Amino acid sequence: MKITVLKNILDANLQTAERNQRLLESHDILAINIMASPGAGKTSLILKTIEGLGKEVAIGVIEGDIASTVDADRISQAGVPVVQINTGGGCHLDANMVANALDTMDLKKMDLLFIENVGNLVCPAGFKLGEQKRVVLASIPEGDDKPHKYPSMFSQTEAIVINKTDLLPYLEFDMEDFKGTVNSLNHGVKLFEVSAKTGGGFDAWLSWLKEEISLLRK
Ligand SMILES: Nc1nc2c(ncn2[C@@H]2O[C@H](COP(=O)(O)OP(=O)(O)O)[C@@H](O)[C@H]2O)c(=O)[nH]1
Ligand SMILES: [Mg+2]
Ligand SMILES: [Zn+2]
Repeated sequence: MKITVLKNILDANLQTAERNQRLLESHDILAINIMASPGAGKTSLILKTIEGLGKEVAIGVIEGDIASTVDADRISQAGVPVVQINTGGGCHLDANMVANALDTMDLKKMDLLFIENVGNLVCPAGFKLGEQKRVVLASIPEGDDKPHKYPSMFSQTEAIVINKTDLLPYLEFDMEDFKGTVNSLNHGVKLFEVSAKTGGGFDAWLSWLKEEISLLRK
């Protein structure tokens, strides 16, 4: 019985996610669901991307957190429209929360929407939000073994961004091992090595975003 209930919840979520996706596509908006553990650098990645792309691409942000507007305040200071979702204890975003946020946003003036999920490497993977792309962020201090421990997160994503590469000289992180593991889980997944602190590696990441935005318009 319990399994049936869970399936219904996921089915309902999928239907709402498909509605969100159609709405976003009708406005030619590239929506990216960013998932990672707390502190991996999701907000920092978004802020550095705004710095690099904000003049040529209209960016919007949905921030998902259990509580507070700390992240939305940081995005707002960068002059970008942002909606904060507080899940009130919930450990992931779902499609309905995103639908409510989209209702309040001016989609006509947007090319790229970042949805920062709640920091968590487990259940966000199970809830589609209506995004075109999923991006999982991993960071050097978390260690190179995370894809072994959280395989569904790393196997259901279009791109993996490895952040905090500026810390590589100080920590043990076997990049080749990490890449081998994610490739065995998710063959051909896009990989970006960046530092949201120094901006290192951002050229490839920004080019990919621009390419995906133009593909969507074709
Ligand atoms: N050294 C270093 N620190 C970073 C980098 N990116 C983020 N941080 C720091 O990591 C902490 C968490 O970053 P934040 O963007 O809030 O992570 P989030 O919880 O995933 O949104 C902050 O103290 C950031 O300054 C990076 O590339 N290098
Ligand atoms: Mg954040
Ligand atoms: Zn959850």
